[in-house]
Amino acid sequence: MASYTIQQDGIFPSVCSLDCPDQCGLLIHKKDGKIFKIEGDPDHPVTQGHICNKVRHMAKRIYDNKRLKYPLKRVGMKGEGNFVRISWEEAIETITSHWNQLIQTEGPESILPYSFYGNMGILSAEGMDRRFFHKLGASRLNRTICNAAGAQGYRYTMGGSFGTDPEDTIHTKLFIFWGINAVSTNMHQIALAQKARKNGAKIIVIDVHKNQTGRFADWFIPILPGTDAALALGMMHILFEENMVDRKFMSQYTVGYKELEEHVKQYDPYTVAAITGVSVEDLYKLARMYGTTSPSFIRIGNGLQHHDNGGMCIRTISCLPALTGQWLVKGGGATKGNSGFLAHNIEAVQQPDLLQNKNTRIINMNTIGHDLLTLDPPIRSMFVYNCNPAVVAPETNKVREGLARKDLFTIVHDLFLTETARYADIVLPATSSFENTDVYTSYWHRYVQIQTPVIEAYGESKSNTEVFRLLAKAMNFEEGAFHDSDENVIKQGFDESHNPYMKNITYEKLTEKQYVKAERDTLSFKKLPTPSGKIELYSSIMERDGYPPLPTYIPLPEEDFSFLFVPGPNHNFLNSTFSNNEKHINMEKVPRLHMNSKDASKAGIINGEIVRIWNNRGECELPVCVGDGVLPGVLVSQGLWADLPRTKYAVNALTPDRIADMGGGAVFFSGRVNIEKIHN
Ligand SMILES: Nc1nc2c(c(=O)[nH]1)N[C@H]1C(S)=C(S)[C@@H](COP(=O)(O)OP(=O)(O)OC[C@H]3O[C@@H](n4cnc5c(=O)[nH]c(N)nc54)[C@H](O)[C@@H]3O)O[C@H]1N2
Ligand SMILES: Nc1nc2c(c(=O)[nH]1)N[C@H]1C(S)=C(S)[C@@H](COP(=O)(O)OP(=O)(O)OC[C@H]3O[C@@H](n4cnc5c(=O)[nH]c(N)nc54)[C@H](O)[C@@H]3O)O[C@H]1N2
Ligand code: SF4
Ligand SMILES: [Mo]
Repeated sequence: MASYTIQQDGIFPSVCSLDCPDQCGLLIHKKDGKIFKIEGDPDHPVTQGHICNKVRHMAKRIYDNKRLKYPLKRVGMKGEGNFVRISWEEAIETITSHWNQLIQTEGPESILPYSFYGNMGILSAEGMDRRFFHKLGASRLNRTICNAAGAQGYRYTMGGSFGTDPEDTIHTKLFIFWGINAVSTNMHQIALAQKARKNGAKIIVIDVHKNQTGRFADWFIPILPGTDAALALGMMHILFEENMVDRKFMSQYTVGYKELEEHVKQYDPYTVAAITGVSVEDLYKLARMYGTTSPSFIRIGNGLQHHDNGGMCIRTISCLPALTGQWLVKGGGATKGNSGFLAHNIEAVQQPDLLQNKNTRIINMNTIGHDLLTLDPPIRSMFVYNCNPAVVAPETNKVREGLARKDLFTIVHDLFLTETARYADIVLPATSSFENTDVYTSYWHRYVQIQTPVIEAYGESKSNTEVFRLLAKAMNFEEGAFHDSDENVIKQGFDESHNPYMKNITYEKLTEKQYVKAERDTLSFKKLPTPSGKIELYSSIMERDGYPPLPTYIPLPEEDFSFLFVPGPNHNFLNSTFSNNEKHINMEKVPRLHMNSKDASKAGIINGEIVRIWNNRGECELPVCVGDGVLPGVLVSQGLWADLPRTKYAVNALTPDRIADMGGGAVFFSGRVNIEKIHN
């Protein structure tokens, strides 16, 4: 393995490893071996020296005295949090002897890896771990918690995760931020919109909550949750009716526009207004602005696809730029994600061939609570890393009941004793990304960046790749795959990538240049990766898969409670990351439940009081913020809070573990609740 001399003092380039589209270039300032300041790297072509407050204070998290230093073994009850220090040897020996026994008695599918993108590094999130669990023959995890439904919906229309290059949006004249809280979750897209605004661009935000992004807009359009497909179809109705469509573009680059024109006749403005809560007048205004402004750009958020109809919603919205021919205009089009441009050689990195039984079961991560409690044959052991399911997965009460099972052998690898780790039998300390070698590809901009260690490993902590190498050795896995150094894995993933946009990106290049861009001028509409090679307004594979082939509005399922409840992320945490760090808690203060003043006065609820919200899945207690930020019948909260003493902030106690219409996605925002005053 290449060794790096880690300097004691100086300023070092780095990259933000968090699950955030911006993937900022960072500069790490060190003195006496310790980080004392983190700032943005002005040389990064997109993020240009600006970073969020969360990461500006990242050093507080890296050196938080609650950070794990040693492996631990549980001594108290599951969930209680009592552990004693053990050695790495004992930890690895305990894990592998338990697993060897399970493999003999119940088979390897009784073991389940459970992970997400707590660290976005390709090696940390989907490298040596995948090789290891493939070889082990463990159950496979379908990693659906974030964007699975919308990604599939977008793919049906466009063929893959390809959208507008954000750098082009300085030319945009009309922005629609659609179901994205970009001020908090994609701050550099806001910076680009701000630049365009100086040249006259207008900014529209369509959201169920007038949060900081809604307040930034020139025009905020409130909408009822889960009805966005109807709004998009209503826009299409008017675009066709008033001939604001680009027929030349559609006939050349799309399939099915004539069928679509006929189909959207049913989505007349009155019908759409009744569904969405957007007035007929506003709908006309929106459609006409969109139909007559060029370049127009839609930033499609992740929020609006966390619904039962999320896949179809994104599928529908992603048809809009084709109607107006905006894909050929610099600064026009849409971005849901751009990861297709940066796809590396996944087969080489993950080595799926190591998995012998090609029928190994696949478990959807969104139903983990239910599956821990009911699957037959049962999950007997779970290895959790890069993820905190006891807080982030739906149906918290089921998840924790499952984690509390006495016969479940749980290992958690993390930087902190998370809510999930409290249920573990063995806890392993993880390095932070600044302590590792890894490679990072953004899912929004088009740059790739290598990270080499900037600080020494904290205490006895180890990186994900090291842990899986150790486990492989202890399991006597002899394949070369488990001897590859981090640098070699990067070479395998990049030097032999079959992706045409990555031809210029090699390990050599990445070590020479801080930021390397995947090049592509415009989307090549002659050969999109859809079955027809064109934008599929009419999709025959959707028909084959049992969906309506044309974009369609499908209402959310009913639940017998009064309010739709939308519990999204907040400004100062990154999912549940930072929710246990004092600095970030102080910045965020408390979670708030946003409620319409009409609803509040009807229920006799006053601003600031703590209320109980509940349904058949669980309950939660939150301080209320009364106002006009949400429509009547809707409640919105922000943040995935940790278990703080004397609080009941765990919003996922209320969220359903139903599966969305596409991709096995999560439906965090489609649940309903009742609300009541707390009587002491
Ligand atoms: N500060 C911060 N940044 C983050 C994160 C974080 O936790 N904190 N998380 C990161 C991750 S993993 C992700 S996936 C992204 C998520 O970032 P976004 O894509 O912004 O997604 P959300 O914040 O979940 O939801 C966006 C907006 O959708 C709205 N919304 C909910 N339902 C509907 C609907 O039916 N229709 C419409 N039009 N709007 C709706 C919500 O009110 C919210 O304002 O952010 C990333 N960046
Ligand atoms: N109610 C509700 N629930 C949601 C959402 C929502 O909007 N509302 N959003 C959903 C979405 S979009 C997402 S993406 C998920 C995110 O859910 P998670 O992926 O669980 O994200 P985090 O809560 O940030 O937890 C990541 C964990 O990884 C750890 N970690 C960081 N780096 C490393 C490393 O290098 N190695 C190891 N072993 N561990 C590391 C961190 O310390 C942290 O505990 O949450 C989902 N849950
Ligand atoms: S969390 Fe996002 S905005 Fe903040 S530094 Fe990281 S990549 Fe940049
Ligand atoms: Mo996410």
